[in-house]
Amino acid sequence: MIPKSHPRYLSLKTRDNIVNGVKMGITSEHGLIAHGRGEAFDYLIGEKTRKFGLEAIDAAAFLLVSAKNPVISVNGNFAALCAKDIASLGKKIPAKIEVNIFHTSKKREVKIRDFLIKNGAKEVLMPSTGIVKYIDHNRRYCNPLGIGSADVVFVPLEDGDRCQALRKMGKEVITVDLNPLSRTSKSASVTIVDNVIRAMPLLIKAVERYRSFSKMELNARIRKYDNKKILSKSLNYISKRFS
Ligand code: PTJ
Repeated sequence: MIPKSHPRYLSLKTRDNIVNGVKMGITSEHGLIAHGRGEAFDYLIGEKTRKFGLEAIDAAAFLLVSAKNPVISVNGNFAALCAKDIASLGKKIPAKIEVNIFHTSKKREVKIRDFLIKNGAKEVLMPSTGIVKYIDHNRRYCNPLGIGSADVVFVPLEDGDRCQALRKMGKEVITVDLNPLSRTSKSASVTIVDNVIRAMPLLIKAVERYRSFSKMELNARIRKYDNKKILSKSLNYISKRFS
């Protein structure tokens, strides 16, 4: 048990959640390594949501609330860290929730679905006969009613290939990735450079704030957003912090 008074309480508690995810059969062992990489980048931004993160969160909310068929794609890390927030975001947008994992395991897909339902999700789609073109691995399979026909896909902690493939298919992709240099960060329409555990509650609030905006207003705001600028702002921030 980690005492709340510990200066690194949140970081250690989050590690516990990922380790428990592995123990429950939700998160893959590789997920532990991915988490460590995330921690290193979080350290570089001072473990706080920065202005470039907030700007991207707003843009993500504009895209999600104006989408025709928005889908939240969930892998083993995202589920272990944010199950309740995923259910809540799905209801607020409203958006479909779909399980889609990189390291193939039918058993893990079912456990992720059940965990999301236990944490408040009404319905969770599973990969089936839909195909994400341009990729060969397990992530190729998706649900035709979910990612298959989505216009906007929210895919935090992504592995790279699929983000590019979804973009090539003409979909808008929103990601959360602490590494602004990753292929996913560079190819997404909107990259939230922040820890997903901090970004999710802020995204839920942003969706609540912008839900009532007109399509015209939302489109105007989307047009103004420049993801490349956001990525350079994050890199500038990191280099200034350490110079
Ligand atoms: O459950 P599966 O099989 O789909 O596997 C999920 C992982 C995450 C293991 C898989 O997608 C993977 O290997 O991802 P990568 O290529 O390691 O990329 C994950 C990215 O997420 C890296 O750039 C990390 O820096 C970043 N990341 C890790 N933890 C967090 C994070 N970004 C935001 N918040 C985090 N908590």
